[in-house]
Amino acid sequence: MPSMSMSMKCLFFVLSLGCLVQSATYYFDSLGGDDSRTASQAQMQATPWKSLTKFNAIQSTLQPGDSALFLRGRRWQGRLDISASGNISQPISIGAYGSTNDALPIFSGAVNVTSAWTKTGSIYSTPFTIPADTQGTITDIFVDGKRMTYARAPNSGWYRLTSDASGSTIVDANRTEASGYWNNAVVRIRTSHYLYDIQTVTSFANGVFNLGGNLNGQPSAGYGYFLEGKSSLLDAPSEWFYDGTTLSIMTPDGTSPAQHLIEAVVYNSSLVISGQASYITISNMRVEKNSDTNIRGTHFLLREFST
Ligand SMILES: [Ca+2]
Repeated sequence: MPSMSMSMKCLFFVLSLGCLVQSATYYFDSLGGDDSRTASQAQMQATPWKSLTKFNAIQSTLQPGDSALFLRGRRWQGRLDISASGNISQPISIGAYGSTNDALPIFSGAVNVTSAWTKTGSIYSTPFTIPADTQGTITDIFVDGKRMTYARAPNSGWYRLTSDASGSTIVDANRTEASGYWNNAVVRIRTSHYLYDIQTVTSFANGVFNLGGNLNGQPSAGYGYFLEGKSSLLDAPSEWFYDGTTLSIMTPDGTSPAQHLIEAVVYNSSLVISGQASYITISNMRVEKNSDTNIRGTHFLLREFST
């Protein structure tokens, strides 16, 4: 067989080089993945990377036309940050791989609470530290996928104003608790047919609440409000409270949280596309359980995306 001419060899070299700089696809699997694998290994479905931490560490190296694909049927907790950019003809793609019979990969803003619980009366408590890269508080608790209620009074429905409100004062003559009892509680109040307001109680006495600021309307007698932000309001099944160090909960059926999947929503957004990033295509992902928007950013396309 004749050997390749020099020009053929050059052509072969150029084509090979073309292959080398072609776009790369990186695979992620939250169960079978391994972050210690090389970038070359992670370009094969059989040897994927594992975590969002790994994605966030490598994402700035993504080139126009590159893809990062997450295995269907899997779930990631935390935040996926993208600051890399594609271009108009070669966007960077974030999407899914695996059997289309499997559910879309899930990106959740909640973390599992797995620490040991102690029981006092009907209330279960556990130490809980907010992850460092989050919003800094818990905004929701889910038990077996069902959203619980942040401890409040009344336990359902509304208290009602007994006088028209004005400025930063509301009155409910039916609130007979001791002076100061509601100090520092948070009131959520309907202030018009289409508005609510959230205010902190600065002082309380004789049914009169003084609030930290003027209401965004002048609710009339009969308008509804409820109170939260005090640990003593945790007194009904499905309520929870967090004081910054300890998470407390009354499960719907009274059983220990250890017998259930407990999820704490701690992230604002599961998917954050930096303001500088552009030409990012997001497809085939499910994003859920965030306190703010599930996805934040500009200059990206959404395809077959659900929240
Ligand atoms: Ca309550």
